[in-house]
Amino acid sequence: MGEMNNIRNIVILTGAGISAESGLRTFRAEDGLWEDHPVEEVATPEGFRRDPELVQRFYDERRRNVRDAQPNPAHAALAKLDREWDGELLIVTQNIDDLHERAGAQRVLHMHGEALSVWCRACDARHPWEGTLLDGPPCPACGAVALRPDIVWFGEMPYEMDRIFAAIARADLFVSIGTSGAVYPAAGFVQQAAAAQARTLELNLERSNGSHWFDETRLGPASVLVPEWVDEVLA
Ligand code: BV8
Repeated sequence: MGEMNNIRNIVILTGAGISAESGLRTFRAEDGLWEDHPVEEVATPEGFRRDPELVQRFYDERRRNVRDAQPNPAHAALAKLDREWDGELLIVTQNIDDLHERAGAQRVLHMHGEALSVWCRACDARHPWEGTLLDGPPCPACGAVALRPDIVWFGEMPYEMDRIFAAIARADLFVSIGTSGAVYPAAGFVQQAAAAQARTLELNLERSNGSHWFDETRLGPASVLVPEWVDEVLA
């Protein structure tokens, strides 16, 4: 990785791979199926319109899994970096789990939404939610039975893109952890970072669709690579 002394601003992109060792299955491990439906079909507005019960059950299950999961050493290492790094830092996660936060990280942005948040289609309010939606609970704000998972589905605009692009434009270092680089716009961030003259590092179990864009790729489990890298950066 060469000298790290001229690094001030860091952007980190995380994907399902950082939560794999917490027992949360990745999209690839699931061979992309949910009850014989491709996830791309379930995680879409059309899928929700076509079969709301199937989609609500899918996210009720994901909410339960998230609640039962624990942060792993990779989440803990990023939380330590967040606490000790006095430059700019933004953890942009594609994950809908709250393991970064439960490990203690604060500068976290969920670009694809959160499993433990719901969104009312009637009044647009968002609420923290640990339970299920299958039984059609009323919106705490307006009482309508119109709650959906607060998740960015395929075909929907990810959250806070302007904030993400601004952080990447200022970044000296862009690190991608545990993502296959299969889904856009997240998969394109490394190219924007390189165009902004940031150094780019990938930490992943295997080579990804985007590996050729990175200055350096380290292969291995996040629970080993991330603590090692954080110690290197903080040294
Ligand atoms: C949008 C929430 C536009 C849901 C998610 C054709 C070509 C190019 C693009 C498109 C196209 N057709 C459509 C598109 C756009 C589409 C897209 O990219 N599709 C793909 C399938 C081609 N993108 C969108 O629709 C996005 N929106 O473009 O909007 C727009 C414009 C104007 C106005 C309105 C809209 C929205 C995409 C968001 C979808 N929601 N998540 C949910 O979670 O249920 S996507 C979901 O999959 C994840 O969030 C993530 O983004 C993506 C991929 O998942 P990964 O995190 O990478 O996980 P994966 O399993 O794939 O990989 C895991 C990696 O970890 C592997 O590499 C593995 O080796 C590694 N790993 C495993 N174990 C470990 C490990 N690494 C380290 N340690 C370990 N232990």
